[in-house]
Amino acid sequence: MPQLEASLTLDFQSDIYKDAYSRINAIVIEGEQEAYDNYQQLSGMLTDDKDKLISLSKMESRHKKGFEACGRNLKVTPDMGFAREFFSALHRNFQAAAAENKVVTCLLIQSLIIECFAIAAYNIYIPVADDFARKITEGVVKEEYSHLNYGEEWLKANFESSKAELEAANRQNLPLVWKMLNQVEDDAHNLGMEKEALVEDFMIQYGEALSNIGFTTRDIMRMSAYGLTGA
Ligand code: PL3
Ligand code: FE2
Ligand code: FE2
Repeated sequence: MPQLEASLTLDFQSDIYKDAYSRINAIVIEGEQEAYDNYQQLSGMLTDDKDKLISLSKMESRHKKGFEACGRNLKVTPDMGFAREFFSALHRNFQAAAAENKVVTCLLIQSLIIECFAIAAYNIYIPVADDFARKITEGVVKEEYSHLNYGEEWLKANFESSKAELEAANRQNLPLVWKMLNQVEDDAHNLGMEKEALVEDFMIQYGEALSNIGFTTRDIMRMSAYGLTGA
C-alpha cells in the first residue's frame, strides 16, 4: 500500500514536507473560509432554513481555526495568496449564481462539490497526518458529512424542479475540480496522499450524493465524465 509506505517515511519537519504543507494547509483554510461565506450567503437565500445554515457556517469557521492550528503546530506559514487563486474560479461561479438567486447552483457548488472534495481530501489525509492534525481532521470530516447531507436533502426534496439547473451547474463546475486536483497533485504526494486515491474517493462521494438526490446510474455516469475527458 503506497499510503502506508508513505506514512512510515514522512518527516513532518523536513523542508519538502513543510513547503508542500504551506500550500495544502492554505487551501484547506481558504476552503473553510469560502464554505463559511457560502453558507452565510445561502442563509439569506433559503430563509426557511436560515438558522440551520447559520449553524453550518459556524462549524466552518471552527474548522478553519482547527486547520490554522495544524499549520502553527508544524511551524508552517500558509500561502494564502496561492489558496485564494486556487479557489478563484469556483468562487466566481458561486458569486455569479448567488447574484442571480440560483439556489440550486449555489448548493451544487458548496454542499456537493466543495463538501465532497473536502471529505475525499480529509479521508485520504487522516492516515498520513501528524497526530495533532489527525485528531482535528477526524472531528472535522464527521461534520462535513452533515453538510453534504443538507445539500442532498434539499435537492432531493426539490429534484424535479432542480434537475436541469443541476445538470448545467455540474457541467460548468465539475471540470474545475479536476483542474484543482491536478494543481495539488505534487504537493499532496509530498504529504503522502496520491491523486488516484483523491479522485476515487471524490467520485464515490459525489456519485452517491447524485444518487441520493434522485439521479439514475446512467445520469451519474454521464455527469461524472465532464472535465475528466475534456468534454
Ligand atoms: C468545506 O467544509 C471545506 C472545504 C475544504 C476544501 C478542501 C479541498 C482540499 C483539496 C486539497 C487536497 C489535499 C488535502 C489535504 C488535507 C489536509
Ligand atoms: Fe468544513
Ligand atoms: Fe463543510
